[in-house]
Amino acid sequence: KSMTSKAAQAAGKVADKAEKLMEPPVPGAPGSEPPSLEEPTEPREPLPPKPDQGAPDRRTPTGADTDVPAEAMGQQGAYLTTAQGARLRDTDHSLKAGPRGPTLLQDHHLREKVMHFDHERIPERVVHARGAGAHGVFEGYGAADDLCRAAFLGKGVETPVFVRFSTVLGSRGSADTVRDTRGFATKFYTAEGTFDLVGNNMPVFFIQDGIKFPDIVHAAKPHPDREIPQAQSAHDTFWDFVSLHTEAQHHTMWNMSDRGIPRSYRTMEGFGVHTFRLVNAEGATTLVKFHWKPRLGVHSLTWEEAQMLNGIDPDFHRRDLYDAIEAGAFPQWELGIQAFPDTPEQTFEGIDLLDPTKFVPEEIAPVQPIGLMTLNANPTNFFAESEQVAFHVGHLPPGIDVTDDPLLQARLFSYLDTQLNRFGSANFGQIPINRPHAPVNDMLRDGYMQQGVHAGAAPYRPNSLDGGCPFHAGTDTAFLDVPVQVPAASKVREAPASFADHFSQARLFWRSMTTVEQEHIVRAYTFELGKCYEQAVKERQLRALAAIDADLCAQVALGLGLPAPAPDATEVLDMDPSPALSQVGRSWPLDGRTVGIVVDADGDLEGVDAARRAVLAAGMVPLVIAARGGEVGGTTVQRTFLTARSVEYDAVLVAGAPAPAPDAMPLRDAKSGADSTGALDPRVVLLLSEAWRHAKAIGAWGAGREALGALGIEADQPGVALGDDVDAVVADLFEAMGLHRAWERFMVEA
Ligand code: HDD
Repeated sequence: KSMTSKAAQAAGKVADKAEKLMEPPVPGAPGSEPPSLEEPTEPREPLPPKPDQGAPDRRTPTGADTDVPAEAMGQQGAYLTTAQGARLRDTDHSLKAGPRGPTLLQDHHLREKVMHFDHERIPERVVHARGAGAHGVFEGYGAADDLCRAAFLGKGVETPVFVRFSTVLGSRGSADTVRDTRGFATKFYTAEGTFDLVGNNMPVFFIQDGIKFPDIVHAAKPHPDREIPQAQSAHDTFWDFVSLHTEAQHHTMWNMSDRGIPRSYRTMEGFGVHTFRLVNAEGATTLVKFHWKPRLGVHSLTWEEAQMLNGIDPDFHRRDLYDAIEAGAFPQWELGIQAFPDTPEQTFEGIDLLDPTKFVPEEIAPVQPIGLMTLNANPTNFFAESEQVAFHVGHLPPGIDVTDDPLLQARLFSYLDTQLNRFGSANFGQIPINRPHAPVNDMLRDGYMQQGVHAGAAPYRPNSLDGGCPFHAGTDTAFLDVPVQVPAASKVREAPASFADHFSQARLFWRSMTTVEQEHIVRAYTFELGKCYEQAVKERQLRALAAIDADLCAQVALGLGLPAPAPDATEVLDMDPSPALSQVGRSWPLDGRTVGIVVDADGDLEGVDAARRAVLAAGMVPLVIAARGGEVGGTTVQRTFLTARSVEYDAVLVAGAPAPAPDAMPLRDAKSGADSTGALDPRVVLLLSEAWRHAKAIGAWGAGREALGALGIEADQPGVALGDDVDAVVADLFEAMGLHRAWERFMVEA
């Protein structure tokens, strides 16, 4: 009965609409003007929307500017429903012909549930598949006002951002701490349109022209026959390519340096890599390179830590970012620019600004801070946000434009194209994480998964039916392409002569490193080439190293057991080193770092409490480690000797001397088979020896001090904080941690 009355109601509504549409227009009402053949020159009232048309959905990731109820955005309420909102009684059993009978084809709930599951995955990114994102806010300093008209750079202007960090080579499920470049992509939801700064943690790139991108990626990805190795460059095809294609040598050197294994996303620099063009309110232009400077400083893992973490905690970077944000240790970066006059040559101090394998040392072009980014919220849903976020170097607000860097030019094509592959629809920009926060008034229509219910009759221009809207904006608010002079030239497939210098800056980088950082680079090359099977590949790469620096080449050759080739005739410039490239020698804030505290029931438990509070007060995370879970003298144990490995901690405090458990298996000496168990639990010995080897700060007092003494760790050694007073020990420990590593220990070891 009710069905019949509903149907009657609906029929009535349709009749009402039809009647309204047939009414003659009221004179003077919108849409009643006589038709004109002329293109409107100013906005007029558009035709009134049809009764069932709404405005395009403008929900944003932050919920701003929305008239859609929050409930519509996710799972809500107590009762399970189908995708269409019908409540369900049972989702645990399929509909069968009897409890033991076959499943019925008519089970529409089963079909919907399994169909949706079957389609849960979208193709992973062809590069940068493994990543993690976070929300935040960017605040402009106003320092770039003279150079750039983009409003979001204005003093005090706050702009929501979403950042995704990534590795390049690995699949979505690969480990975080592999040796690789890291992506650092930022989406600024500015009031004038979205700006995507799609950068890396290294300022240079492997190739000078985007047409080579498939080549470098094919070479670096796993071998096509075995799909081995995952997420790393330590294999023949990679070194085959970079040794033949020597413009990749500079970027490769950065990969082999400690920058290739960051301690955390929070301690990475970011670089826009290319030179961009800023435009000010008068239309004057400046060439710039963008930099992100982490407040916590640049800090890396050691290679052994990175390798251990790949097994012990493959989500190390993802977890670190998430935990820090949850704990309120919001990571921050200053956005900075290096500014260069926009001359026809587009060079600075002889460095070609259009060559993405070159960077400009900070010593000759200081980085000027222009704003601060704070990441302060984790995604609510990984897939919806971190996976579906879609960056594009062509997302530019008025005031920021591209240059003719041939790598950037190819990227302008690639990023849109790849999103079509990932999303299967040109409407990926309508997904909440990708929606601009600026009002959108495009004439793009329809397509797969259209979310907008567009009003109006005329998504074209010129039109008269929608009152002439949308109009072209004035030059004061619109994105204006900079009318750069293009030199009269022939169409050629060629690079400029300056692009031929492949080694000078690799040499500059090598010579800017401290001894210990150079040692790490040598080991990284030796490791990676040592994983190659092809002798010719190793030998050719040694020749490239010989062109960069004879000493570097000799050391790697020694490790490989190959003769060091003599440098060939390639002319390589000796540029001044750039000390700013080194991580060594500076002290940084400690927010969000982790301190492991080894406790023992017989140790100073009051001191442990004081140490824990000091660690927390310093904005860090104390993790109490004991033989077993539960409590030790009222202190909650967070890790046991079984679950703790040194790689999780930035420093270790020892507040006791835990003896081997009475029921522990005796340690046998490998050669003699004798019981070699010492006075200290062997798992604590392992923890401390690893912390020592990785040059981490180690502190102890009381019984803990004696335990360290037994291992040969003494007060006068670098990065060691020993004493009787827990407060003094903790203060010394923090000071050592600020330096990130006790660097001298590496050299002692070497
Ligand atoms: Fe790229 C993704 C950074 C050169 C083609 N790239 C991608 C991401 C970052 C970069 C951070 C991940 C974005 C995300 O988190 O979703 N790419 C760079 C940098 C480059 C660079 C700093 C050089 C300076 N890229 C580059 C070239 C091409 C591409 C030359 C192609 C010609 N990049 C892509 C892509 C990806 C991508 C295939 C894969 C997934 C995506 O775009 O959205 O289009």
